[in-house]
Amino acid sequence: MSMGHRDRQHVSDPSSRDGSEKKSFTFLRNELPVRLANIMKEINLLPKQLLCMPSVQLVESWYEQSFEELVAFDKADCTDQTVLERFCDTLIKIRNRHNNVVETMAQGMLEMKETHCIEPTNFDCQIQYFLDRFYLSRISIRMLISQHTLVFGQTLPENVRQIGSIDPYCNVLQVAEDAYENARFLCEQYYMTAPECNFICLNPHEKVKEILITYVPSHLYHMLFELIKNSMRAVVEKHEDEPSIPKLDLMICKGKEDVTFKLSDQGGGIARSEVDVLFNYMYSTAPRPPSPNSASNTPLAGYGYGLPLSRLYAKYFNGDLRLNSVEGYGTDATIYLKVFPSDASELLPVYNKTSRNKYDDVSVPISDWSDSSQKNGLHSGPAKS
Ligand code: W6P
Repeated sequence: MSMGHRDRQHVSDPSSRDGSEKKSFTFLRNELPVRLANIMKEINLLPKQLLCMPSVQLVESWYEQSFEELVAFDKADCTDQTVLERFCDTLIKIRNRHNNVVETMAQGMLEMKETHCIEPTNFDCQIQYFLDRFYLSRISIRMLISQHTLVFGQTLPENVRQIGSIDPYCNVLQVAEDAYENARFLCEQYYMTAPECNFICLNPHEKVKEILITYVPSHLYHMLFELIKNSMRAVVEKHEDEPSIPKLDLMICKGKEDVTFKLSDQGGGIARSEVDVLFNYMYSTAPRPPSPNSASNTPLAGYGYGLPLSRLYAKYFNGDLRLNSVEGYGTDATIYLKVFPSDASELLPVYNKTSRNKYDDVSVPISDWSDSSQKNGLHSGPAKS
C-alpha cells in the first residue's frame, strides 16, 4: 500500500521518530492544502442550483477554514516541537470539523430537490461524477490525517502491529467475522432473526491457511458490514413467512493479484436495471423519517450512501466492488482488493481540463445508441452530444 506518506521509523529510536515526524509535517502542510484546493475548484463547478444550497455553502466554508488553518503553517519552523504539536492538534480539529460532510452534502441534495424541479439534463450524471470524486478526495485526506495523528500523536499505541490505521498483516477473515457478528446483532434486533453465514477461506498459493494482507481494517470492515447488512435484509424479507431462512455464503480467496470476497445471498435478487440505482447518490437521497430512539428501530440497511461509499473505499487502493444479481433468486456482491501493497497505490481525483469539461454541458444528453428506454445517467455508456 503506498501513499505519499507512509513510513514510520522505529519508534524506539526517538531521533529517527523526530526525523520522520518533521518529514511528515513538511509533506502534509503542502499536500493537504493541495488536495483541499483541488476539490474546492470542483465544488465551484457544480450546477448553481446545488452550489447555492445552504448545506453546500456550509461544507464549502469548512473547506475554506481548514485550508486557511493549514497554510498558516507555511512558514512555521519544523524543528520547533511546539509547532509539530500544534500541527497535530490542528489536524484533529480539521478532521472533526469535517465529520458530518457526507450527511450535510446529502442534506444539500434534499434542499435542492425541494427548491428546484430538476430538468432532464445530465445533472444526475454530473452529481454522480462529482460526489464520487468529492468523497474519494475526502477518504484520501482523512487517511493522511489519521496516519499522521495516529503515528505521531500523543498516545502512542503500544505493541500494536498497525502503522497508524494500516495493518501490514490484516487478517481478512477476522474482519469479516467481526462485520458479520455486528450485522447479525442489528438484524436480530430489527427482525428477530438473522441468516447464518458460511465462511470459506481459500489461499491456494501460500503454505498458510490464513489470508493476511496489508490493508486498512476499518475500510474493509466498512465495506463488508455494508454488504452483509444488505444481504441479510434481502434474505429475511424474502423468507419472512418460511420456517427457515437460507444461509449467506462468504468466500474469500487470495489469488496472485487479487484478494476476492464474494458474498452470496438468496434474497430474491434485483433486476439488472436496479443495480446502478443502488450506487446512485441522487436516487439514494431520500428524507429519513425522524426517529429519536433510532438505536432500536433503525432499519438494517437504508440503501443510503452505504454502497457507493463502500465502492469508493475499495477503489481508493485500486480495488473494486460489484454487484451481480440473479433476479428472482439472489445476489452476489464482490469486493476485489490488491494482494501486493505496491499495486495498492492511492486512487485520487485529478482536477484538469477533462474533469472541468464534465461539468460544462448542461444540455439534454443525446444518446448515440438506439435504446431510448434507458434513463439518463444511470448507465455509463452514451456520451452527451
Ligand atoms: C440484495 C441487494 C443487495 C445489495 C448489496 C449487497 C447484497 C444485496 N442483496 O438483494
